[in-house]
Amino acid sequence: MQSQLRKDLLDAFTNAGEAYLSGQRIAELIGCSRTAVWKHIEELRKEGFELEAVRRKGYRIVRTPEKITADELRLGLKTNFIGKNVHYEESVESTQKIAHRLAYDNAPEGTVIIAEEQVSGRGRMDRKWHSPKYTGVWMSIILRPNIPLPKAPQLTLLAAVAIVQAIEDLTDLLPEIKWPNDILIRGKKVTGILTELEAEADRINSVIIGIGINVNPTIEDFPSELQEIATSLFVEKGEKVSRSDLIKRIFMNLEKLYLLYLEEGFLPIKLLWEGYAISIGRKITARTLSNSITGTAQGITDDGVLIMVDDHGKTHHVYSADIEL
Ligand code: BTX
Repeated sequence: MQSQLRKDLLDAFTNAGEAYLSGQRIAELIGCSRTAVWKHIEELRKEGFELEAVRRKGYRIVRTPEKITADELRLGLKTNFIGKNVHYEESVESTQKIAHRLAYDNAPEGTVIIAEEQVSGRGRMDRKWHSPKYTGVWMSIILRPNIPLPKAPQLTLLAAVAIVQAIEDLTDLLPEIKWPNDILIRGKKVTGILTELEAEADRINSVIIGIGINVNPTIEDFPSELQEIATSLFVEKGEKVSRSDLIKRIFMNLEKLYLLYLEEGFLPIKLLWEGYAISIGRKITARTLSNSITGTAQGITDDGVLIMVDDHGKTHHVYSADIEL
């Protein structure tokens, strides 16, 4: 929606207060056709506004979208560095892109970029990540661990544990992890994690952890191709979940696990991760860009690499793949 038209539409509702505005009246006020008004109203609904429509009276806004504010994020956040420096954006291409730039410009460890919407949110291997306005958590976190390059994927597993724990802390849901980066509820994807690196030779400058969580959309809010495979906390729980509370929980859990990791290594994280993993012990197919292996997932190595034994008894180490259960 053009921003001036949107501003005029919201002004019209603001001025009307509790009163209903008919389609005709809105059309006059903002200077467009009634069909266009209807389209704009639908657009607002998609953005999380709740509108009541009453025959012969018109529309009124009964609830505005829950926006994430810096104040809300600050309130009650007990961390030393993660989330202390937050860049909040209304709409971006991808929070990963901004995080790379900030990391390059020496942003301190724990800097977070949060957006209400991503128009080019991305997954692994250039896939798209659907990130509509006001309904999800779309954020990138900059870490600067002093670890060798090959160990960086461990941070994806660490982040997955922090997120699962945060969901458990705030809901009675039981999320599970599908190696390496999917968090599922009842077999459907609720969260994706994308870990990217800035490195020189074998030295890590920064690790950028991109986290996408479907918090409050309904199933109809997903595009049709995702409706069978995706879910949200709202769909599973039947109640809205505060995005700010979820973000704060993730910051706290992540900082705790990350400090444990820097002190004691990957083992304690691995044990926690295994407690949530669904692929282990099951027959799976791992698809990489060049081939696919079917076999039983045995577990992960101390580095976080997936170990599979195929039907001929041969052991494979899988560094990166899509897993089908
Ligand atoms: P992935 O490659 O494992 O998953 C991408 C696939 O997941 C898509 O091809 C599609 O099938 C499906 N998908 C797309 N959007 C959604 C969604 N909202 N819910 C469930 N399934 C979906 C996963 O990659 C990594 C995603 C990271 C997203 C974060 S958001 C903040 C940061 N910025 C950014 O651009 N990406 C990360």
